[in-house]
Amino acid sequence: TKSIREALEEVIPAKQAQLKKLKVEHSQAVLGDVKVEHVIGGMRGLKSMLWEASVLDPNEGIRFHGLTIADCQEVLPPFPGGKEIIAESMLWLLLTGKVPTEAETRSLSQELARKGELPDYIVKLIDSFPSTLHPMTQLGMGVAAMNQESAFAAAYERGMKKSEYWTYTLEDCMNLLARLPALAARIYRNVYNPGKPIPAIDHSLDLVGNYSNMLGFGNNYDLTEYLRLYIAIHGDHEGGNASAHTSHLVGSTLSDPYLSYAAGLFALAGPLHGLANQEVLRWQQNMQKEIGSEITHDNIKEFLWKTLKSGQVVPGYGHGVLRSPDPRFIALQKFCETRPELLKDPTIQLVRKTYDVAPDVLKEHGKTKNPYPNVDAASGCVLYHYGLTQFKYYTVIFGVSRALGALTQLVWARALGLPIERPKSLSMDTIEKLVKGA
Ligand code: FAM
Repeated sequence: TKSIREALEEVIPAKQAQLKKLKVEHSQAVLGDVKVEHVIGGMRGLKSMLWEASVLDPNEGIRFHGLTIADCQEVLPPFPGGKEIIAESMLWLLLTGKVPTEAETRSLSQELARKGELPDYIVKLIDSFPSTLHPMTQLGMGVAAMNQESAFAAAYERGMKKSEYWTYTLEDCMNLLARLPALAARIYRNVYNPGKPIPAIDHSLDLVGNYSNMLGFGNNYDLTEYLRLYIAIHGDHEGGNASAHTSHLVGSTLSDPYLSYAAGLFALAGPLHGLANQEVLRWQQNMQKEIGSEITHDNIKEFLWKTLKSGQVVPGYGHGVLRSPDPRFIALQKFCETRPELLKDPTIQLVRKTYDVAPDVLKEHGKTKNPYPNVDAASGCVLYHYGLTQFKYYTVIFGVSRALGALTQLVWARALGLPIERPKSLSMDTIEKLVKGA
């Protein structure tokens, strides 16, 4: 059975040739205008990054190497006896552009299980954190500190050829991904179940099977399956989202994958990005406190307006690119429809009822360009139902997942020899001079 590294080795030359051709034949071609709104409006829609593994269409949503989430659920191998996409088969698709065989997926799970142990100094570091330190801060610090193990950094010091960068980057990325479950689970145990024993890595399980087991939910098949789907579909969302973009930029200075991904995690920790899944639960709990158990569309509408009028955003709604309901949101809703007990859960009912009224309220409010739900509107309520109720931890799960895309970007940026990034900044005076007479 081919290893993921061999599968990658097969596809890199053609991509390198494609890039070379692009450079030789079209480097001066214009792809679009840069307007003042891009410079002062967060570069929305600015065509400025190269990324192969996924494309985000504003109306159709995400496609991973051309496959929609529904396609992936058809063709990507699940865990034996399971139904949901697993991290390994999504990673294989993102990295190689190919759908892995059952055997390739199994051997990748075994490779990650073998590499999953945390170094002692990381265990000591994590155990030294106060339990009040936000789980995302703990995760980022743990990931950064693992760079003592970086094969890339060591090879760079020894002096390596540029053509070798991707192999050492891949080595670090596989080791980092393999260790995320143990790192993320230890943070959860320290903060929420101090002293509870953490089961050892089970070499017959996949990455998320082990993660669920170490969190203490291994005997909950439905939650483990949900975590598989959750982690697979949060993995990559084009190259320009803040966490993947940050990792990509930091990696472009040849900071190793540990430092690069730690940087991405701190972007993910922002309430407008990955922390929104925590904020949705907090917002829902405040709403439930306010409207009591009588969940009506009118009560929800009232609370939505109260949120907006107080100058806050409605977490879980809107998106920088999407202009329609997020297919990741739809996929998580569909998961609920497969399990009747979920549809009866009050928190899940609140999510569905909010979706009935929030888009119209946001349209009436008239500010957001996208009045529809993004993935965060639905991602937390199922975790909550299954007893993973500590929603300050939810973005850590997102952080385990986003590694699939961000680490893949690092491997490909090095394989394609992409240079250090350095966009041009302008002062307002300069802008005014440039636009004079425009
Ligand atoms: N509730 C209230 N106002 C919103 C809003 C929302 N859900 N989404 C956007 N707006 C406002 C936005 O704040 C801006 O107002 P100002 O002009 O006063 O700054 C205006 O509408 C135009 O914003 P936009 O162009 O429609 O959105 P952006 O591309 O600037 O920002 C988001 C996109 C996702 C940051 C924004 O929709 C938002 O803040 N959503 C709520 C937080 C959230 O759910 N984030 C998670 C996003 C998810 F994809 C992820 O990364 N995990």
